[in-house]
Amino acid sequence: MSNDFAITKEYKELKDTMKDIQNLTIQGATDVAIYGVRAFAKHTQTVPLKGEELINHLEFVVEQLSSVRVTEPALRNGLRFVMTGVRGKLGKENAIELGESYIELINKAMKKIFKIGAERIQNGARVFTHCHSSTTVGIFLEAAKQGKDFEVINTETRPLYQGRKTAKILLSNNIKVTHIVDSAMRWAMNKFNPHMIFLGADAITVEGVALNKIGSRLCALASEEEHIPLYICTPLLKYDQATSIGRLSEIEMRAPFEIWNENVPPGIRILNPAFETIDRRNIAAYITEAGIIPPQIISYTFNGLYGEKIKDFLHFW
Ligand code: RUB
Repeated sequence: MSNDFAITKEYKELKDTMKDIQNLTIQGATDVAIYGVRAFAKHTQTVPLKGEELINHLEFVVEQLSSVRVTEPALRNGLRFVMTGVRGKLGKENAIELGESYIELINKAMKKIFKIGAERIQNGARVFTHCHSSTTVGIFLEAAKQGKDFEVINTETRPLYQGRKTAKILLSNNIKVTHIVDSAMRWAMNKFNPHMIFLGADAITVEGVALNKIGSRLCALASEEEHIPLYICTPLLKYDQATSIGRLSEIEMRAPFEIWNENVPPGIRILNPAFETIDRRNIAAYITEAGIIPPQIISYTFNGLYGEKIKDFLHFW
């Protein structure tokens, strides 16, 4: 039986979801995890395979889905969460329920983070952010709901302008926005003297290093120069467990045409890294579902909250 099992409608939907994740119609680590896990769970429950053939096929699909965007452990953790249930007593018959309970973990975590992060925003605050993170935007919306008067300085985020999405959502919720080009990050920090920086994360390593949109490390270095505390706002479900057994978090390289599409001079080399690391010495703290915590205790806190539920990553040992 071919691994590329393309008979059911759910499998076609899964393939469409992969395309949407690849081209950023589905954008940001949290949505990538939610949509990816949901599509995978639906496919798992409906695929007409059993036993070893089923498991081999699903592992093949897990690999495929995880490699669409390689810097997304929240998706991988969710796929492993479903696979743990499917391999165990629950079996494939409960895959959709398993997927939804992982999504429930994300949603519960997000609600807590919105509240905790909003507490940090005082009346009159200026907050700097980069790219589009549903977690940081959720914090801003919660602070606005609480009646806080504050403003956000945000970057456009080249080459795909995810910062415009952030700006539009904030503006439509009557939050003041100052929008700048990415390369004006340090200038804007110096000019507006923000009280804090809120960034999202795609991945967190065992050392407490965060990976986020390219430009985030520059942001962190500028924050050091300008003495502005930088917080990473993220569910702990983005912890990359494989880093605890020696693996390195991978950084996704995207297509050059996103940077330069027309009249490209022949022979030029264009590189388009999607993410970069933020050293833990530049992270004041993580704002998580377990509270505001230092980078050093991320893996310990993850293991306490989720270690029992998401441990199937060790199966490849
Ligand atoms: C988005 C990005 C976001 C994180 C966190 O990158 O770097 O900050 O994914 O987002 P891209 P969230 O646009 O390439 O997906 O808080 O929504 O999980």
